[in-house]
Amino acid sequence: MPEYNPNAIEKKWQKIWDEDKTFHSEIDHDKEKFYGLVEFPYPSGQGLHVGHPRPYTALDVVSRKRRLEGYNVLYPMGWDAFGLPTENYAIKNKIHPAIVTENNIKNFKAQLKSIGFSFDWDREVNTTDPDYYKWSQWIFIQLYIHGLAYKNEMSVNWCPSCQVGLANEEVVDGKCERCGTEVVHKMKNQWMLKITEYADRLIDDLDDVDYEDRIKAQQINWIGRSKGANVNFAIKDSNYKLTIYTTRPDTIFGVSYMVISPEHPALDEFKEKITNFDEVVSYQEEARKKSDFERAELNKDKTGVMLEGITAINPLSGKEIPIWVSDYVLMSYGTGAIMAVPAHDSRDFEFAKKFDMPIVQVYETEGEAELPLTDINKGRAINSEFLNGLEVADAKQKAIEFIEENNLGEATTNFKLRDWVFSRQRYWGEPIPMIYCEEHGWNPVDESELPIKLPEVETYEPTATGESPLSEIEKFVTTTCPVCGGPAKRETDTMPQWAGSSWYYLRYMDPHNTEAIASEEALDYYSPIDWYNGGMEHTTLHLLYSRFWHKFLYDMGVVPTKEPYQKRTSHGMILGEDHQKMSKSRGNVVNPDDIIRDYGADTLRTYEMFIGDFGSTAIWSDEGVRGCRKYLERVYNMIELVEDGDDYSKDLEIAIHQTIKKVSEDYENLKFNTAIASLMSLSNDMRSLGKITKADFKTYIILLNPVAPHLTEELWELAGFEGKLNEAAWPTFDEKKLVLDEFEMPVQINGKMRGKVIMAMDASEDDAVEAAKSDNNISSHLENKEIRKVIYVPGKILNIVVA
Ligand code: ANZ
Repeated sequence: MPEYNPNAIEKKWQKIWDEDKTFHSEIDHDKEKFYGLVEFPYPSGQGLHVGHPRPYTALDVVSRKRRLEGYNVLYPMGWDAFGLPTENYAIKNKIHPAIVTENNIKNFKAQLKSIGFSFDWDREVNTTDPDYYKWSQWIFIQLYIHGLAYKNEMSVNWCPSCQVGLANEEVVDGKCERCGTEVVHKMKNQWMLKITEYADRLIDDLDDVDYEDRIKAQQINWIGRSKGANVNFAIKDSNYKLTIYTTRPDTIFGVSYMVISPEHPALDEFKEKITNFDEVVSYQEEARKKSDFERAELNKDKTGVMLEGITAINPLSGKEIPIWVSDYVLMSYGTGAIMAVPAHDSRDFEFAKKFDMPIVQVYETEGEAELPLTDINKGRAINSEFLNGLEVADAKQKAIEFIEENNLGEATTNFKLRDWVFSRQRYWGEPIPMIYCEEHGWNPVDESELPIKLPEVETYEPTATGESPLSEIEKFVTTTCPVCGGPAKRETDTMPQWAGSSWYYLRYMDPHNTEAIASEEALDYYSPIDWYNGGMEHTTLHLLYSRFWHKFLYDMGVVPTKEPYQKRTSHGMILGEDHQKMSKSRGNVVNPDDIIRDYGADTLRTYEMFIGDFGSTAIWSDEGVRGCRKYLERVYNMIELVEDGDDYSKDLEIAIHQTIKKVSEDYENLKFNTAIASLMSLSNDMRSLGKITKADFKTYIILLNPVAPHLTEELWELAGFEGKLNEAAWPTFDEKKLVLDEFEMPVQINGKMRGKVIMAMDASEDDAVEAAKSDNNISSHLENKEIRKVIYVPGKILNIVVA
């Protein structure tokens, strides 16, 4: 028997799979489909790192298992290839981003192939391919036609280093997600997508899908639906009503002042009346320098200016209260004005403490109250006139009823979610297919002109003005108006990185279609994605964006399901041996190519699945890699123990049935580590027995196949099993064989052990006594005696009392 040589075995089988198109899927109405999806990579210059194979192997295991279970499996792969790093690399090295992308893809693809994933490579997609982005542009036009894309002069998060506008989701702790530079605000005319119109459905429809709880919770939080009321406070001696948004209208008797945002229009309205307006103006200037993130920070020192010359009236209590300007109130949320309830809101409390405002408690507590009392969901209202004595829910309801009946405001819902800033002033993205004409404003290009291709350019540097590099290309910019045919200009902004990934899963269903995103037949057959695994970091970005686009396409009648993904799971990150995130600068990056070269792809796959709980962070360990390699060597050598015949131990039979059950369930529940542990334990049992029947070996190979496909294919061939492994049937277990069904029953006569007989676990008392009588040794003790009493414990013991 030659030694286990993974490099030779793996190349051999990868070639066979390629040539046979083993993992190619076509519509087959006689077969149930399974569509497994993993997030396609951004083909960066760094190549694959060991983080990539973790999710890819996981769904590869599930996909391979499903094939053996008879499903028609679609497991595709492609490239999310537009984006800044490629563009930046191209600028630095003076190579066209398209060429950089092509090279990176070549490298990534070779790496993925060397791991032996069962991707259907005939369905590969590339978001930078004009045949692909034609449809990204088409979807944009449909959004525009349906009023969901609009251009707006707005303050955007601007990264001064990347010179690009960022969506809220791309700003982390007030910094650019990519380069870490502090984000500033800049007014810009931007294309916006009305994701807010789908906010309710993006929350409510989560009830119909099977997502991990943490994923649902993050999406719900991010969308941030808050139910409350808009309440109008009159400004004394004027007709002006200051409308505030509150989630706690029941605390209105605890209001001791109001706060408006520095950008609030009331300031301009009352600039004559406000006697300290100079102070207000300089405060406004200070506020402009801060990001929303900084302003909203909880623990920061509160600042503000009290408006002199105007006051407001609490519409419920009739009390006159001061109005302040403070930057902790954001113009972008609710109405940009609040009623301050310092006793029960911590920001208001800090502010009131600092500026010595009255604090009025409106919910009671047991014993000594420590203010602010923000957890007021239990007590009863106090100091609140007609609300006194009510519990929170009732008090809220009564307050809102009162407010609405007396025309003081109305119940309303607010969302934290903002419309999606969809313009980027960069080169390497999909051109936004819009045309501007002085007379007819913005119009989409005629659909027959799609795709609007990126023009060839000399330089891709962002311009100093913050305009896209496309704006400097006359040939591209100059066009004619689709309405009047007169001179017009093309939009020069491009789409954000997230555009292509918002619908790529649809394209896999029918990737070469020139007439539509995908054919109706393909969409009907393959929708929805049965299982989508991806990173937690994409929960509030890609996952939300693509659900939004999908719902829009559903409303248009383009796709057949409300939701794109039936099931969503997430994996944990893999950290370096030093417990740090792998990065070039730390020098702790593990390259999968090296692991494959030194140990083989099956070892890499096995280790990635064995490394620990799939949903949690895991620490890389070379020692662990070697352990997996040793295990696979042992499996390889098991073939020498295979014998004809079917005499096996009862214990082993049980172990096999238990392992089938465990592995089948664990693979489905992403518990790969425990599945592999039980396969390791079964191989130990088999080896210590010293022989394995052909049938048991076959079962073993099939169970391990999804994790170590090359090795198991090779063993299948070496063992001479009929047919192909990838067409074999997934083993099933027998409930009855999960536990011993027979046992050695000790037989006692008058308290003395007289022998043992093999008995079925569930044998009756009569059968047990009969068995004892027919045993030669035992029966001699029963001869000529009268049985007085029988004590029988099934599965344990038989006790006979004779005289
Ligand atoms: C009175 C009150 C009393 C409030 C209380 C809270 C607790 P969520 O739940 O996040 O929607 N608020 C409203 N608009 C604001 C803005 N533009 N900037 C900063 N804060 C704003 O938060 C809603 C609450 O946040 C509102 O309810 C309001 O304070 C504040 F015991 O009103 B509340």
